[in-house]
Amino acid sequence: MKKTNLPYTLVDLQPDVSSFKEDVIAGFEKTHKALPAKHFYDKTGSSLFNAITKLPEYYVSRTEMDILHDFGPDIAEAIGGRAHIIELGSGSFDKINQVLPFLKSPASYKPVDISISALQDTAERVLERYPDLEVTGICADYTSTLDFLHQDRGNNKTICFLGSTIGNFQKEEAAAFLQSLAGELHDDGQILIGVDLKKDTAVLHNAYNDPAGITAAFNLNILERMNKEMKADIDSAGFTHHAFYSEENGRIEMHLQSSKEQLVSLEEHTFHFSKGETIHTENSHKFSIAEFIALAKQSHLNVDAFWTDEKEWFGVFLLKRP
Ligand code: SAH
Ligand code: AVI
Repeated sequence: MKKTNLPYTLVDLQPDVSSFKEDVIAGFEKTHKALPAKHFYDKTGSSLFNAITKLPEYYVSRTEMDILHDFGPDIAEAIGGRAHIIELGSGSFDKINQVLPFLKSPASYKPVDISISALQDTAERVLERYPDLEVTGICADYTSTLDFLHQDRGNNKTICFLGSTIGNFQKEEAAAFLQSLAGELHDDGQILIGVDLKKDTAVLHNAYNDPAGITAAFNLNILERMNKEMKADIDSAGFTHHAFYSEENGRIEMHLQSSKEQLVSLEEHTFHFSKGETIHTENSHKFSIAEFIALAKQSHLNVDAFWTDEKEWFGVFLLKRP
């Protein structure tokens, strides 16, 4: 569906509420209860994520923005002129606003996000700043469809996937996803991707356990979303935020831990939680540079260039087809 009373085209492929409900029921039926992290991002979830990006402990966004700024001219040179930018999981305007000012006459910008509020805000702000840019907002789940990536050859198709959102995929799914992006590239196309790198465990731990409790609120909001959008009676005070770094899996795991034995009803289902049982809500994988280069290779992509900060906490990689 296209809505035309906006200063830009909005393609609305937003999954309907039934897919959220199905995922929640299926996730709660698992032996180890789990939810897909994409469901964090309703309007409240998107604004809580924006608040996370400004936390002193959450070095991720700040470090990537610094790299995009400091190496902006090099990145723009590597991307080339008249690029058609498609940004997956665009989130707020702040990130792409570190890329667009450096690019040579970008031809179009397509933000893609499952969160309609974040998408509309970004599309509007990009247009305010770049009134001549052709902007098409796509509200979609990129794990369900990539049809919006189909474009003709010779278009300098540039897929931006920033923020280390690739880390939220399971390792095998990350390779399959990158491979499907690679399949949409032509010889002149490329992927600009942000990747959070391995580092001291304490730094990682603190980034997901901020003392202000914003990450906890982001995690717990998924329960509030269930209460709003499903027939659910969850007392979010009965759950606590639990985030830790798993050395074995090279990832931060976020869970919601039941602080007591309790029953939760969702639609016509009732689920039992024992005290201490968790709902696994997110994985955030961290890579070494070599691990990410190997992942790109496994996905039939070459690393054409990459840029990091001085501490090598974060990497921005430019991937091309071999
Ligand atoms: N790229 C931004 C935002 C990162 S947060 C930044 O670097 O700051 C992750 C973003 O991806 C959110 O805006 C969320 O709504 C979106 N997202 C997560 N899973 C998605 C999916 N499956 N399909 C589309 N968008 C998704
Ligand atoms: C979007 N994504 C890369 C963030 C991350 O770090 O995994 C989401 C997030 N979860 C907790 N804090 C931020």
